[in-house]
Amino acid sequence: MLRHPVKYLIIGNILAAIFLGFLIFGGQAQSQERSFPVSLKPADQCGVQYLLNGLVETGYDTDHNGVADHFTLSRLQTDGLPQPHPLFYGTDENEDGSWETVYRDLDEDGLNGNEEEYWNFLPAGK
Ligand SMILES: [Ca+2]
Ligand SMILES: [Ca+2]
Repeated sequence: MLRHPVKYLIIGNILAAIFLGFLIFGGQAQSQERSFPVSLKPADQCGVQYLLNGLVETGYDTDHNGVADHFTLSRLQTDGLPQPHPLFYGTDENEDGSWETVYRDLDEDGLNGNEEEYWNFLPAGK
């Protein structure tokens, strides 16, 4: 009679350990999600371009070397001015003119953590 409770206790401990493992690995996977790496300041703006697709591209030179390294794309309002917050945020860390990563902010509420990675042209593992 006493063997069965011990057996269930052991099985219960194993299941609890597996559940704990899922919690730990799940948390690690979530913490590895990327987010847009910098906060963009109006003082770092270095160019605005109205694109034919109706978006406005704004360049930012965050390291002040004269070359844009981050970009935003904003939709136009009905009055022709850009929306207060961009729809897309792009990085060009090596300043070669090609965006490496693009984040999409569907709520267009600024960089507040709800952006999601949209493109990633970084080499695997970066
Ligand atoms: Ca720069
Ligand atoms: Ca946001």
